[in-house]
Amino acid sequence: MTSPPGVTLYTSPTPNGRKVSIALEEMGLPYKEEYIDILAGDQHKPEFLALNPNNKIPVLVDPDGPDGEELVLWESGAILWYLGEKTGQFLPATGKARALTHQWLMFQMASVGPMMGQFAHFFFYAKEKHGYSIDRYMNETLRLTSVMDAHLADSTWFTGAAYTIADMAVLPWVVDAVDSPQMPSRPHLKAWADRMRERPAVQRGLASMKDHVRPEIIEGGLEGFDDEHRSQLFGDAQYERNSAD
Ligand SMILES: N[C@@H](CCC(=O)N[C@@H](CS)C(=O)NCC(=O)O)C(=O)O
Repeated sequence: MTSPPGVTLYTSPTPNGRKVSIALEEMGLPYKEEYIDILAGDQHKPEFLALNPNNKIPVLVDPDGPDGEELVLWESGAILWYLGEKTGQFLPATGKARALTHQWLMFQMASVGPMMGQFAHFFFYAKEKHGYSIDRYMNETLRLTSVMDAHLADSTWFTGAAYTIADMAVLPWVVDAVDSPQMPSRPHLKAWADRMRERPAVQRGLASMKDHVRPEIIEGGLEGFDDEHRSQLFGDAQYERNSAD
């Protein structure tokens, strides 16, 4: 008997990577993780671009995809949805709960991730500090955390009584903010994050790629983040491939 080959997650120590690691842990799927060093430019190498032409982690490769064929999938929200359908777990099968899971997943993908990501960009990573941009994304971060806090005041999980992929999508984005003294109180969001953090699968998912936390990223203390890293993420190395013509 051979064991199932399992899926491969190409990832990095970031919220978009860890939301998928949490889901894989919760669902009990056999998987392995491959590290993509986005500060060193691994995402621009031909072998990675063959998986994701959008040069971003996470990417999931499932050798046993639909119809028994290999599936290569990128965009973390699409990956979570696929895994929910594949395993029949953490994605309500029908009706209102399924629609609301979709709503909160889209809310995370379209608002929480982009706005908090841009805040981190302008506040931590940008070379020139631009007040308007910092204020804009900080205000959005505060507004969005307030929307979530109000919703969770009378809802155990984002989709009411059902713990779903929407919860897994949001947690890595807010897990540090809810403990930060700089963050205004969001008691219901914090209580929800604490409920999630009690789950062993969530703890294992949040620990994904801890060994690859570099000093140059926020989690590592931002020591030594320089123009070469900026080039890979936001500058020449990021754009040269698409501006060649
Ligand atoms: N919408 C995408 C965003 C993915 C994303 O922004 N990934 C970042 C790390 S969190 C990345 O790989 N950045 C490298 C780059 O842009 O070159 C998703 O949710 O999968």
